[in-house]
Amino acid sequence: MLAKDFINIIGASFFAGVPDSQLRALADYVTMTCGASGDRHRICADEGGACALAAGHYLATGDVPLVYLQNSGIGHIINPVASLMNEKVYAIPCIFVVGWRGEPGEHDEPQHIFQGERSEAMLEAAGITVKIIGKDTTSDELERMMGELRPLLDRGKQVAFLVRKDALTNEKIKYKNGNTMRRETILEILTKKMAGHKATDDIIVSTTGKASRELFEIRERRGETHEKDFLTVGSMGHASIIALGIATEKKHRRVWIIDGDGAALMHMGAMAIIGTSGANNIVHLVINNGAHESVGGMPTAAGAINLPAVADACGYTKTYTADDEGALSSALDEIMSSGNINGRIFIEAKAAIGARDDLGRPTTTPIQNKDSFMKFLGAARKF
Ligand SMILES: Cc1ncc(C[n+]2csc(CCOP(=O)(O)OP(=O)(O)O)c2C)c(N)n1
Repeated sequence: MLAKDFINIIGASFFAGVPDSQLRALADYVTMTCGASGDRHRICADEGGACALAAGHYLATGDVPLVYLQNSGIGHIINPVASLMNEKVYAIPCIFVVGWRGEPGEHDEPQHIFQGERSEAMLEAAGITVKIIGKDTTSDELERMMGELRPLLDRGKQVAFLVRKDALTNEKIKYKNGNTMRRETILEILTKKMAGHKATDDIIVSTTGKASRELFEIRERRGETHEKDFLTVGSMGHASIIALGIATEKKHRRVWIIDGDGAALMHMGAMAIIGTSGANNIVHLVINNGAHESVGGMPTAAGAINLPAVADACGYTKTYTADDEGALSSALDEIMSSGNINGRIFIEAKAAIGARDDLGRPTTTPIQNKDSFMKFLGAARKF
């Protein structure tokens, strides 16, 4: 179904969400008609925030808002749904459109499997009435579903469409920015410098999406092992605070965080916790393409804010901004030649939007990644 027809039948006029590759058609259509960030559509930092924004819109207009998210974000909506929107509290109606990654029977990555199995049950447990749409769902069927859902919305309830792969279609927007460095080049420079500086104690915690996939492939290409890299394949936004948990216990190792700007924004509070942690062995590298590149390139707010200033204000000890390979190389040289233990450092590397078409996925499992990483750190696995 065309995203346009879907929206017209649903009848929503206000949109908030966090993008998902499976809902790309919806995000692109809404962006084409309302812009990516404005009064009618806002791409939010996290799905709970999108819910709260939608609630504010309802309070100001009485119109039923639409919130879109990947099912990975269901956890984020539970609190505002249960303690703000639910009819035992304020009875705020909302239509959720949820990309169904890891649908049982469909091949998907490990981080989507459990979430995919439980998505419908999780939404229902939060009091949300769920309808499923797929690529064969017709406009008439959707009209009928809305006929059932409208009375619920009128009573201040929440409803959700769980959206199967390829259910919605739209012309693709090609998102661009003015930056030149590729994310993969940034990762190549970093890992090459680590080898060149013999930073053999250093470890990496990398973020959700293509950054971790690229890091994995760089190691494969060079015939290097993966034991120093923890790939945060799910749990978007938490790589930095995972790194703090490790850095606190392994004070002799420098811990690199490879973050995305979307991920850093999603849990920006982590920067305050890292900045005030007293940890002396953290380098937080945010690859800022101002976009959710891994799911289609839809913009984040990070293209318009000063991340190093945020880091500085949060208590990081030194910040760098790198617009090109030269600036990145000299920042890395300076950090790596100043000994292992040099503070809480923040680097913003400005990157273009895009990735290789033939980018693969890790060929080892998350459990193998965890086991080899823990072994490298000398940590005993407790089960
Ligand atoms: C809670 C949650 N919401 C949404 C997603 C879907 N998702 C995976 S990667 C990604 C974009 C990440 O953007 P950014 O951190 O800027 O990195 P980039 O892809 O640009 O390298 C999104 C939205 C997710 N995995 N988890």
